[in-house]
Amino acid sequence: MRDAGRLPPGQSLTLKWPVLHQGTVPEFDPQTWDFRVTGLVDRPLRLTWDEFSHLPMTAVTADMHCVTRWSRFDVRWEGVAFSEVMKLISLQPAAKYVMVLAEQGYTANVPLADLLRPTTLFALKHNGEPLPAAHGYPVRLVVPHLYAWKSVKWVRGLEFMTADAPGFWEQNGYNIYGDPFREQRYSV
Ligand SMILES: Nc1nc2c(c(=O)[nH]1)N[C@H]1C(S)=C(S)[C@@H](COP(=O)(O)O)O[C@H]1N2
Ligand SMILES: [Mo]
Repeated sequence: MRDAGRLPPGQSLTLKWPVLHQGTVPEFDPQTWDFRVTGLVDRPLRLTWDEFSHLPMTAVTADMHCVTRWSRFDVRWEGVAFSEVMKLISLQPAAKYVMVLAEQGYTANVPLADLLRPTTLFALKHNGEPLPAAHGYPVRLVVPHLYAWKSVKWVRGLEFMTADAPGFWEQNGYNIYGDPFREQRYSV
């Protein structure tokens, strides 16, 4: 019954793993890489690669849906649960939305409530192997219940905000929220 509705409307299943992004694949330097949390937090947070990569790990198996109409089933991710990063910060009550920040200025906005779902993680591994460079190495966000443009590759930080604001694709015509099951592909 659940499987019958598993492929969102307008999507086709692929067994391959397409690579899709703006710009080029960034270099990773563990000496200079950092993860920054700014905005509505009592104190901004900065984690080095050594610190980030030693946070407790979890695994999530989830489907992936790209707005360009391909879906992949049963992708196994391993990494740091979003809630693990939340433990390291003191959030101000007005924080309701998040801008996810990546290399080369890529951004995506996600409501905090969506990031707090137990399926949201910062993935370091895919099917047991380190993420391939083109898929976000060393770390990408995974928000499986939204279209994959919200699953930010080469993630470098979070900015907590009071109000929603459009990220990169949202400024370029994509839907502000992006629920694949409601086919929220583009803004109206
Ligand atoms: N930093 C960054 N992350 C990104 C993108 C991007 O352009 N830059 N593209 C998004 C889009 S549109 C999709 S469909 C997925 C694709 O992930 P994949 O290349 O691992 O399949 O990455 C998302 N994350
Ligand atoms: Mo996409």
